[in-house]
This record gives sequence, C-alpha cells and structure tokens, in this order.
Amino acid sequence: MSALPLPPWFLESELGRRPPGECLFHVIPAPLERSVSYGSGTAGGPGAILEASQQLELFDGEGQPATLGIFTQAPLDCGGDPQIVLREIAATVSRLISLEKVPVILGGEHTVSLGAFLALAERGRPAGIVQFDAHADLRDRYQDDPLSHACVMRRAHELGLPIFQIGVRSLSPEEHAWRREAGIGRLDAARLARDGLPRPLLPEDFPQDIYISVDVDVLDPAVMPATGTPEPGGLTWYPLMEALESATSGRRVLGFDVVELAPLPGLHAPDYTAARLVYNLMGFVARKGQSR
Ligand SMILES: [Mn+2]
Repeated sequence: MSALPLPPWFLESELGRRPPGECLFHVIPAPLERSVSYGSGTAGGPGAILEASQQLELFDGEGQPATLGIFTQAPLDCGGDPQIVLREIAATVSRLISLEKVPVILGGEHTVSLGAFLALAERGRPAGIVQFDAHADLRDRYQDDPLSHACVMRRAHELGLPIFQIGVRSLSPEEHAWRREAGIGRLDAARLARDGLPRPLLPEDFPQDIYISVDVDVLDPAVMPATGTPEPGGLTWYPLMEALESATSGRRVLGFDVVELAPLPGLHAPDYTAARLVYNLMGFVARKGQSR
C-alpha cells in the first residue's frame, strides 16, 4: 500500500538477517495511529526505533541478547479497520508464543497492545500484564471510542487478565475510583519516587507468566520528550531498568511491547532511547526467563 522503503530489521547493522526459525525475538512493527489524544506522530515510532537500533552495541552491559536471534517482520498495514489489525496481531502473537518465540511489538499507539492481550486471553492459561505507563489507560470509553489508547487496560481487565501498573501519575477521578474497586495492582510514580522499589515488585500471587507493556511516557519527559501525552514526574532511566529487571525476575516473559514513541524531527535521542529500552528488555528476558 505504501511506497515508502521498508525500515531495516532491528539491529540489522550488526546481525544481518537470519531465518525466523533461528530467532528467539520476533519484532512486529505496528505503526497504528488513530486515537492519539494530544500530540501526534506515533505512526513513525516503529520505523524510528528500527533505524535507531542500527546504532546499538551488541553488548547490553551484561551480555549479548542478540545472539539469540532477532527477526523483524514487515510493518503491519495499520490503515484499515483497527479490529482487523488487532486480530492480525493476536494471531501472530499466539503463533509465536506456541513456537516458544518472544513477540516484541513496536507501536504505534497503545491500542496495539490489545492484540497481544487477546492472544493471552485465548491462550487459556493464566498470564498477567505488567504495564509501565504515565496513565492508567483504564477509561471505559474515550472520545466515544472503546478502542482508544486511553482504554486499553480496561479492555485487558474485561478479558480477565490480571494487571499490575507501574509509574502511573495521571488518571481521571473515575479511573482512580474504578481502579480501586477492581483491585488493580499498582506502584504509582509518586510512591516509587518516595519509597523506592519494593522487593519483590510483583505480588506473590501474580501469574508466573507475564507480558510487559511499556508506554514510553512512563519515562520522565526530560528523558523521553517524544511522546503524545508527556507527564512530569516520570521514571528516569536506571529506576526503569531496575523495575523491568525486577518484574522479569523469576518469571516467564511471554512477550512485550514498547509503544507511543512519537519521533520529533531533528531530535534523535528519544528514538535511540526507545531502541535501547527494547534491547535491554530483550536482555532481561533472555537472562531471567529461565523456564523456557
Ligand atoms: Mn498508555
């Protein structure tokens, strides 16, 4: 549909291309942008992350997760009915999980995560979602749209998936009240800033199998200005890395996504930050997902 040249594969500069069967990580570029409520540009997120990944070192500080193989699919066509896009993501994620591969979705707006949540719900075994986000995303409807990025975790809850939120610092009074009623697990940004990271981070009864959804606005705007709805008081780099490492510790990570990057022309640091976040998360998954 698009005449634009395809972006490179994740870290293709160092890895070249390997057959999908040889790769643990399968990157799914999902440039969906439809319900963005403030700044725009998330459709450019996946391409910017893939371009910036060409600058990454193979060594992530502890190891080389890239040796496990990183396959990158062609970007999804997100132009049509969002329900069809979500079904396609769900089918791909289901297939990859059954093959014991790790799907890595690059957004695009947060709505793309719902495709993965559908796959988790259909899997028929307990799986929890660990959400890193400035916003609760728990609205029932937003601007009359149940598929808005502001509703994605409400939809996850309706699918019966346990949720644990980290870094939230902006939510409506209704979301605040509903979150409490529904018993959604949380470590809000203000509490994290005040008390530091609890150990263990996740409740003991949280599922062993988890899916991690990272909205880049969980980071402070000083670290991550390139996102549609920036919110002050976010996590800086090392607290986010610590929290991701702690969340993955001893659990099996079925897959993850990094969403809501809206590249700013002329400012490449945020794109690289997002690419580095993806790669470090691959490292945590590779080193901690021992049960695979
Ligand atoms: Mn979000």
